[in-house]
Amino acid sequence: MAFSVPDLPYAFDALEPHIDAQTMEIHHDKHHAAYVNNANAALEGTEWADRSVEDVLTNLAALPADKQGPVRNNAGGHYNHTLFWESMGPGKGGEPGGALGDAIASTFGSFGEFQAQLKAAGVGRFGSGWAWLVHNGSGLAIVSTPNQDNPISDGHTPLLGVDVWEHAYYLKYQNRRPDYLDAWWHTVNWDVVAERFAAVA
Ligand code: MN3
Repeated sequence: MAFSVPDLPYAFDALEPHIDAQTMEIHHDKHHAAYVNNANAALEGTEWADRSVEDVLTNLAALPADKQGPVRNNAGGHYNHTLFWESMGPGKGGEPGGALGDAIASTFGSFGEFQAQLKAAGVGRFGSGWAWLVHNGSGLAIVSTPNQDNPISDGHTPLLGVDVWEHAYYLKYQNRRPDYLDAWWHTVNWDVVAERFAAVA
């Protein structure tokens, strides 16, 4: 079963004014679709063509050598964007409560300090990539990955990720990546992040 682009769980304009509708439409319909098409083309005819994207990304070294680069970038792009769309929603934001809220406070000192550290990871990512809240097997951590690399390839479980490629923000924010990251917090669906945390914690 080849990969396919999942429908956005909300309208293109649902994250306005924080993320504009045109950015969402191009990002989902063009960028994400290209990752899916390229991943499927790379995997076609290999024994990996019917495996899950998680399976592929956690076994990159087992793929044929000439497939590893294209699959890392494009299956990674598919996985990352699917997680990204699911992690946002209209009327979201705020702060998580419950076990996730407690874990963030005990790991980072406060929710505000956590936000500052994740923002710093995104701002500090040179070029294109992602900033992540992950569970690393023992607890919460913030990491950053280049390009479309994903923490699952390093054995970590991504709980929340933010795309800091210019295509994620340039139409509205131009070079102001920090402003985009400040606005993005208003879209975070903490219910979904808490479910991911509960599954690994
Ligand atoms: Mn993107």
